[in-house]
Amino acid sequence: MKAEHPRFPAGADSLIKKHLTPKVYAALSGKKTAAGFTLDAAIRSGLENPDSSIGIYIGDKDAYPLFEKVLAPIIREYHKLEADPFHTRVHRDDFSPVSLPAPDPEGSFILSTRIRVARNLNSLPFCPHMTAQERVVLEKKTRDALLQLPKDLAGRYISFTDLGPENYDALVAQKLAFAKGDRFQEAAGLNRDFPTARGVFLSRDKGFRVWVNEEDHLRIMALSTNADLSAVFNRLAKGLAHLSACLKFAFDPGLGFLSSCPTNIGTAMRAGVHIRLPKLDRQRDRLKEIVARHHLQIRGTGGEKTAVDEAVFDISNALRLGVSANQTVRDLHAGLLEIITLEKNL
Ligand code: DAR
Repeated sequence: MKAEHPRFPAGADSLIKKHLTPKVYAALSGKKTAAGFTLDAAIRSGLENPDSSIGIYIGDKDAYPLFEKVLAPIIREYHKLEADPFHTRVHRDDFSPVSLPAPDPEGSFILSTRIRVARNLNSLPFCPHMTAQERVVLEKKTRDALLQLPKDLAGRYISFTDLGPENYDALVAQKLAFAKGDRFQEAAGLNRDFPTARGVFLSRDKGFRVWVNEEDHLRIMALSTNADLSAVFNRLAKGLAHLSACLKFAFDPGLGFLSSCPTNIGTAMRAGVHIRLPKLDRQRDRLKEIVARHHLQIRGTGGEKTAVDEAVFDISNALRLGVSANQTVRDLHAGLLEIITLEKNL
């Protein structure tokens, strides 16, 4: 029986609504991956949340080629690509260490630096389409790899399953644990069985962390309460090199590292700072011009879809596909130098 083309909510302006034409839906709606992941499951978030920007989450690496007809235009538009990432080697690999001058040596503007990558194991469905048992398997494989980290990154893994609600809430309040997913992630199935097999790894100095079973299998991150971009990037590179030697990640030569949200493929890296800019806060057009020129993006103080509070901006890279991790951090550094110079001279 011909499946009815889904009715996206009035006012929805997502990329999935734009590119999932009746013809494309008819071609894809009867397909499912070997793990049983379907297009209807992928687009549920965009159907239930009219304010979605993308509106699709991928629950299985095999869904990328299977749903190419709708994913190719979404990926090319979001990642600003000319080339076809399904049939051209668009991804660029370079995580070599950097040695960049500190962008804010006096610490007058940058409040914190955080660089993260998303990674998913090649051997399991992705987080939107996992059973509780599969999440437990992922958690176990990850814990074993984390226990073998180099000494300077060694630390402890905290499983939310063992914590109990009070201790878990306390950890979230300290920003050491991630909270349950938002309504977009809920509709995508990312909160299924929460908090089973979710957890965080914290190095002794808390400068290297790994979230397990959040939006992706792993969110590997390095962070610091200062502006030492090079140290944070190099710490992440060291931890990631170890985990990449222990675990096989879902990867495609054209699309790069595969993630549950198509916005996070490629390097799957978000490198950013929280930076207080009281003068540019009153001249945001000038800030936006610099940000765009350095391929950066502005988010609110609380991250995605939040407001800027007290002139504290979250500024991070906008590109993840077609640019290497090393180039990404250089672009961020160059943009921060220009922003801080302008803020000082205004
Ligand atoms: N709310 C979803 C998220 C898109 C990108 N952010 C991620 N993956 N955390 C949307 O489609 O707007």
